[in-house]
Amino acid sequence: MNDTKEKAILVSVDDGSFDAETSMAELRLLAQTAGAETLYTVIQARPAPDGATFIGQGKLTEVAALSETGEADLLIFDAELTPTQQRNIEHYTDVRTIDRTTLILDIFALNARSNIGKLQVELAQLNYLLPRLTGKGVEMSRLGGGIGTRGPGESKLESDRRHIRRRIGYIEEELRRAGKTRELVRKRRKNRGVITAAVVGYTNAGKSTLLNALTDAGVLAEDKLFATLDPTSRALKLPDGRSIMLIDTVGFISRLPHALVEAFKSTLEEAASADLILNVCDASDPEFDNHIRVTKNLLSELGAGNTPMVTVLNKCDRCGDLFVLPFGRHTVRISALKKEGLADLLHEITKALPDTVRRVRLLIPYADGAAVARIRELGSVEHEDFTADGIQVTALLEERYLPQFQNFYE
Ligand SMILES: Nc1nc2c(ncn2[C@@H]2O[C@H](COP(=O)(O)OP(=O)(O)OP(=O)(O)O)[C@@H](O)[C@H]2O)c(=O)[nH]1
Ligand SMILES: [Mg+2]
Repeated sequence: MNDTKEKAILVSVDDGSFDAETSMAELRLLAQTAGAETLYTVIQARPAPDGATFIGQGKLTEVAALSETGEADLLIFDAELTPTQQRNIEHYTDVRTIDRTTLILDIFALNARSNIGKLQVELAQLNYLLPRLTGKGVEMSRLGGGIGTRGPGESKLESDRRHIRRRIGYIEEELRRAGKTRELVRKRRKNRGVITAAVVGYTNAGKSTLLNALTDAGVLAEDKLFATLDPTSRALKLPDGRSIMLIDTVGFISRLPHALVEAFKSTLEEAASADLILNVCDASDPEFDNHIRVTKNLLSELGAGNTPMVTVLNKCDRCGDLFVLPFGRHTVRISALKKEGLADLLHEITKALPDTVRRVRLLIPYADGAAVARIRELGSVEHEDFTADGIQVTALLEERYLPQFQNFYE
């Protein structure tokens, strides 16, 4: 892989179906994350993209001239291009051309760490590539290296259709097996009464930073899109004594490529099957309410539309006082970085969770003093009285722990 930055021109059509300017700003961030420097951005207003060249011949001539001026290596289109469009654009401009999906897939390829993560990314890439193969295989330019050609599995993306099909079959089988294992783990957790809370939200919202702040998880948190691809779980103790399992996972983005949603299904299901969802957003981003909406929509698609949710407005250290809070129930303002508002968040999580904690009064003989330590470990002790008969304890304990203390009920 070469380290010199590729110089890119970003191109988009504004047909009124989404906010082209905002999306362009996001595309610039994506390009930067993938290691490209943006030379120019070009937005063309037209009722619909051109079938053959996306932006039409006239605008394409302009883009070709711009690339010549800036010596661009790469055109990035803020859409999913058809194979024909991509071919035509490359042919006409003589500049390597990729689309938004390829760019996002490329970032995923760079950030995949675990075996499963790498297989998921490769599957998404291959499924995206397969219908785009011409008779001779992928256009040669795509195999030349650089953004859009990086793959986690093979040294470079394969161009042979038969090989790709075989590989897709193999990966799907591996992922099915891994998905089963994850499902078993989930079932086991459920049977043990473990409550799970998934930290979800737009990419770069601060999900991993929050997990670290709450649990010292030591997860990689970076100012980079899609830094996290693999789910990480850590136990978290709530003020009422309950322990829950917090799960940090892959971030969302608007128009998340379909190939990725499919490939990351088991990871996304992990988040979607949680008992509670923490929808984290970067409240200092002008688009934050849009980001919350994108996350909610994706969760609904994943079948988690009715899961209790706490909306977490993060990065409030950057928001100033102007910020008002029209977000209704179960919303908290925090700064994961400065560790501010975390007590409020824990309180809100406690309120949003189904109530399974019981307050119990126990009388524990002095000879069984170890039981008090165990209660402290599993729940929390509210009062302790040292009486003649033993230690009288008022404690908050989850229902599932009660049987082991039944001998001490008063
Ligand atoms: N100012 C400020 N920055 C924050 C806060 N929380 C996170 N950040 C920064 O935001 C960037 C992204 O944080 P991450 O925790 O990696 O975000 P993420 O949601 O896990 O991102 P992905 O895994 O890439 O989807 C990092 O540079 C963090 O330091 C906060 O409360 N305030
Ligand atoms: Mg993360």
